[in-house]
Amino acid sequence: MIRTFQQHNLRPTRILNGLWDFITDPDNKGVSEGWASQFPVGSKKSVVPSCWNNELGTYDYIGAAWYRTHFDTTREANIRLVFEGILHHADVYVDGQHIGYHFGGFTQFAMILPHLTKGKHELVIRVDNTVDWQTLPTDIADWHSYGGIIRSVELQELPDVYIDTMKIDYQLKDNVADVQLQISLSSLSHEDSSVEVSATTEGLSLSAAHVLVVAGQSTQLTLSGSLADIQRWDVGQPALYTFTVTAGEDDLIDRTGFRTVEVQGSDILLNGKKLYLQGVNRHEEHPEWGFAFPPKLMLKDLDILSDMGCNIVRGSHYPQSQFWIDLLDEHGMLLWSEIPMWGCFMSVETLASPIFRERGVHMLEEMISRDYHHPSIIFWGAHNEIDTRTEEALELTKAFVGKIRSMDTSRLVTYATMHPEQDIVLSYFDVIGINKYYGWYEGSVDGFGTMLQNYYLNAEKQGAGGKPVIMSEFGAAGIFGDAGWEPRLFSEDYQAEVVTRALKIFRDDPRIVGTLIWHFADIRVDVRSDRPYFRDRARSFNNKGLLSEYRKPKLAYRLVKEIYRSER
Ligand code: ADA
Repeated sequence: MIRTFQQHNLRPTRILNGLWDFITDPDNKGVSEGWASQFPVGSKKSVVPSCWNNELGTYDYIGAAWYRTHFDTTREANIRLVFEGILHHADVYVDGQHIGYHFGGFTQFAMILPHLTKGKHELVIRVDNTVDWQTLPTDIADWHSYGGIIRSVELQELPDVYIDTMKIDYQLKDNVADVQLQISLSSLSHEDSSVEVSATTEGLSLSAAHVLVVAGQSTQLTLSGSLADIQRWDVGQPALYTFTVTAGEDDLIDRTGFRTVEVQGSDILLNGKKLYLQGVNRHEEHPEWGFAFPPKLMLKDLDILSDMGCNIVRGSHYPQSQFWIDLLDEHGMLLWSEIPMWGCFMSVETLASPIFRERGVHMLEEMISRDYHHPSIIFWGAHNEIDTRTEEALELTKAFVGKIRSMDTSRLVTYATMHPEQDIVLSYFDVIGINKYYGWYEGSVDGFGTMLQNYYLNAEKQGAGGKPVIMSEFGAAGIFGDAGWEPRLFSEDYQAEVVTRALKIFRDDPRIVGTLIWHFADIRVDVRSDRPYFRDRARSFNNKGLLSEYRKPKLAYRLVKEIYRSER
């Protein structure tokens, strides 16, 4: 299950999730020994999707592992395999042949097998969760080093001429939407074909076109039309429009919502109205499922966010499951979406690495093209906690922000800085996110006041004075169940005190347009003996959750709920 709705009525699709053969390859001999065609005897079973780090014996395994399943085709067919998320390196083999490689654990990719013969086929995937100083994330990340096929695998049968992509753009004038659909068709045929293309949505048929698709090539076309009396998508008012494109024997269905997002002075406007953002950072993680987060729990997390009075969630620190983003669309909850930039705060070498930059730009491209239509996404986050005092960070910012703006001008671009007082990249962004942990890593909560004054001075100096500011991370650790009379470090009381005092400071500052508490729920972190980082994480968890890892509310949750539900 990838989406909350069907994306195809005509194109046959099936999910390949289930029990797959599985074996780890710690000595990296699978390639030379030909495991792609001769899967080793003695393999175990693993459920796809899942993370191997939630299973006995592979709790902290980092390295290669091989997965195998089979699928049948009842006739010669063009097969498209869609992988929603594999952590982090994936080599895909079908019937022993290498058909492609993908890097990046949180973005979807697809591979096409034209004219695959009728019969039984073997799908083998070599998965490797090894990360280093040039990967996103790097090998220093404040979460567990999960590996595996973490999201669904889908098989689609394509006709010879198929719809490759569909991009919905619109301009709004009052309650009229001028819509353009850019459609890309591709041919797997040996002959030229003429296909009829049409599109519909609630209350509108976009004019049909006859298109010639040259054998083996792709062609683009745009269909446009105007939709009157539209309902706007808004926080808590999730009006959605479903677009169905049909081209010959193929179809593609996607959804969007109509809304405007802009910055005016120090404010963010949604549909022309001032927004005050109240939310949390959330990892898509659970101690039993890791990053293979199940849909049932997504619904529950969403209920909890609504109960707390949130109108936004930050998808920290990577593109989240499409099912989750669909749910946010359906519930009118906003999302900050970003790529997995973690661990670059100490090393500018990583920021300057061409491979790292290329990987980041590619991930931004994959994230934006996958999620372009979601009305819930209000911000694209370019990076998190890099050393934004340096020229290396400036150059990387230019590349990342340039990529984002070249693909999408309908959303705001932001990031999270840990150096607000000396940051030199402020002017590249629409909205500035500040991560600071007064009351935890540095000094007392009162430090926020001085830090903010210094930030405002720096912003003036950088020509970025007056930009909207979001407190994108702040918080303290509190171990679930540890309560007492005195606010000791790691107690629920201490955490609640830091978070509530910080919220008071931010809500009283008219230049701050929102708060994202670190974080929603506790997460597992990686404290293996060869890793010097995060040894201060009690229980091997990042305990700054307002909820425990099993979603039980701590004191801070109840107090934040009161604050988020009260007038500012
Ligand atoms: C950073 C980081 C988070 C988390 C947090 C913490 O701000 O962005 O991912 O690690 O610190 O708990 O220290």
